[in-house]
Amino acid sequence: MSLNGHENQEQTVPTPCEAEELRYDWSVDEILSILQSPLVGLVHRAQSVHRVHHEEGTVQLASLLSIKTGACPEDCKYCPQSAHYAKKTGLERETLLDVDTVLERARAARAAGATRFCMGAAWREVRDGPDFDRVLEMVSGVREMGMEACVTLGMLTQEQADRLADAGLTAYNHNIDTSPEFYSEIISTRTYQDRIDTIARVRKSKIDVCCGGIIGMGESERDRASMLQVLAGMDPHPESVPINALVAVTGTPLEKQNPVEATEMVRMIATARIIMPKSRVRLSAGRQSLSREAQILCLLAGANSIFYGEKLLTTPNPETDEDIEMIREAGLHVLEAER
Ligand code: SAM
Ligand code: DTB
Ligand code: SF4
Repeated sequence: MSLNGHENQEQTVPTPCEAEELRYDWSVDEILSILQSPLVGLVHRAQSVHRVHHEEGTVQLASLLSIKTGACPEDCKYCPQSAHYAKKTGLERETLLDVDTVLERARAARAAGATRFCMGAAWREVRDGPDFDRVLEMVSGVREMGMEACVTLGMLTQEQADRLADAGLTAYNHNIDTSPEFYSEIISTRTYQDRIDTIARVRKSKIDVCCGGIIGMGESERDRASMLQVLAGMDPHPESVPINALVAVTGTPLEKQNPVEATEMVRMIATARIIMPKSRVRLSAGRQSLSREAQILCLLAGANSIFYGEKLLTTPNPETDEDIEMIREAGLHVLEAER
């Protein structure tokens, strides 16, 4: 073990072949050795891969809105929206928002500079009926505004995925959250395979896949590598990969988790960038506990998107003007809508 607690001092610069080729067969050990490699070399390697595959210096702003909040039957230990912890979190449940309210919010997000509008519902799965029809209307409304539309609604059947595709949905967010090995510590009401099956349906319906996970839930570094292996084993890789740091919400079973170190977030992002070179890596939940400098380091390590707007789904996110200032300060620029 080295002084910084991380082994594997080699492998810091990408070979020309690595910078250009996509791989789907990374082993957990290979990924772990990247994740644990010396930080400066890791960031350099990620940045080198990033520059080969992405337009230099752009950051996509994605706005989030909870269109149906709380009372979710699942027991995800990190989640303030689970009905299982509602007595302790005190989160008020809300019914599905109406289409006009949502489109108004999308318009405001677009005016503030966002190019993607993500709508989240605290559902275990989609049920056919008036609520789903309403979500389809929201999707087509957002698309008509010229924004990318993403939804996260829980599990889907193939027919539901196809209907979302027909409504023009750009991407579906469905996170694997953690490693297959650690999953049962976090969620008991559905299996890892349920997640994988929904993601496969989304892929089959030709909607882009947005799939990532959370760190800071008590998992090991090997779990983190194993989660990344599942993501990088998807062929094609998910078009976007959100990396969330746990927001430890009072009243949830994970309320006492220590915040993740900024460098842990940088390591996850850099590793995701290296093994999924073309994906959009999103620096997602947890930015409130990262300094501006730590966030800039994440952008340097290959993150090219953030959630933008004062609220995530139910918890706070940095102010929009602070984010614009951070992007400017880093010498980056906001990705503009395609015309
Ligand atoms: N119910 C749907 C589902 O689980 O797919 C959609 C909404 S759910 C809130 C979307 C994702 O948000 C989760 O999969 C998880 O990765 C992330 N998330 C939820 N609560 C979080 C928290 N406290 N900290 C970090 N990420 C969180
Ligand atoms: C994702 O990976 N992170 C977002 C989005 N996809 C839906 C959600 C973060 C939620 C954080 C806790 C909250 O605000 O409720
Ligand atoms: Fe429900 Fe999604 Fe929260 Fe799990 S993460 S409790 S499925 S809203």
